[in-house]
Amino acid sequence: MSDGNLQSDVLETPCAKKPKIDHENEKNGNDNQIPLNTFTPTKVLSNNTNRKTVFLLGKFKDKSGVAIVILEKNAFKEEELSSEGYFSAETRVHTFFNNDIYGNFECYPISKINGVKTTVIYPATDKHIAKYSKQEVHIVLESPDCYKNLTLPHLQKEQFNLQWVYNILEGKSEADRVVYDNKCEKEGFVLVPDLKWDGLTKESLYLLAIVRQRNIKSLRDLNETHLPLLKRIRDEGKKAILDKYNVAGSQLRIYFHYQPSFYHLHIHFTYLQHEAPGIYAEKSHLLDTVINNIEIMNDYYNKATLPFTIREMDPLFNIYETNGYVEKIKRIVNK
Ligand code: G7M
Repeated sequence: MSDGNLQSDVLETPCAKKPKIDHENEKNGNDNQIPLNTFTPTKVLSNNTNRKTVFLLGKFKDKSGVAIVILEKNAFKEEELSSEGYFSAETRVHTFFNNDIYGNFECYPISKINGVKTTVIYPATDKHIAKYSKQEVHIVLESPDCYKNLTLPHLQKEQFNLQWVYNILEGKSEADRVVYDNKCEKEGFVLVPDLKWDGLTKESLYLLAIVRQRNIKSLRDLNETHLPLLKRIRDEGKKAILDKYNVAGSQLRIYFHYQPSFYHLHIHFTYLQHEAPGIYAEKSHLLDTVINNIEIMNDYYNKATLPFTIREMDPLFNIYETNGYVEKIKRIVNK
């Protein structure tokens, strides 16, 4: 939608008041140190060589409980591919071999551009350990009855804590990272860099729009009453990203996850050329398609059979397995 349309939407409702765009939000977040040198890994939960990400289980010295540490090699930032960055005089080079016109080296660039993105979850629960462990995955077709009788009772009992979401909505955490904030309780939302993004590298841009309403769990709950909210998120989110990061709305992938990990409605905004985790057909639902489906049939998401992926270590897998919707394949272990 053009800025003109956004303006007219904004003028139509009281929810348009006081949205805030934070242009000053740069990499100056508080520097609370984590004692990484006191972390002892006890198990590699998963090691993804494509994404260059490793998930480690372990313990911090003198701390009870376990922690998960996620290490990820950063994407290249184009502005660092210069004589000030990667090709600086301080870059050290180790030669593996030269053969005719071919050469193979390992470079050690200056440490400033050599950071490893590090995420710490402490204390980590069994659910976190299950989520980050390498395991078999299946697709389940969730009919409305399956949702009502199997998924919903499970997630009401056993879902990830939403405190981090409420902290963002109440300005208690990540306040210096907020890119846009529409404070309307009904149609407002907060746009913030995703945990997985450094907030700087355009090539891997990843933001989340978290709605202010607290009673919408997921896609399943959406109907025509939510259309103004969804359109506002789409239009104001695109505009805020264009203003701050100079990325056009047509270069964004804007989508829901189903099932999400966190049952408080939120929408993912990623750079189209960035292959973020969870963008594949079995998990992501484009916001524009969701809006269109609801416009065609207001209770579409109440009636639809929705596929979702389920991992064998997830307790919901046992529920679907017990009810005969999915089967674990017995694997033969070579002796
Ligand atoms: O799969 P689901 O749609 O529930 O995705 C949740 C998203 O929230 C993921 O992309 C996470 O990386 C992101 N996320 C999770 N946590 C715990 C945080 C957090 O504390 N801060 C931010 N900014 N994003 C988070």
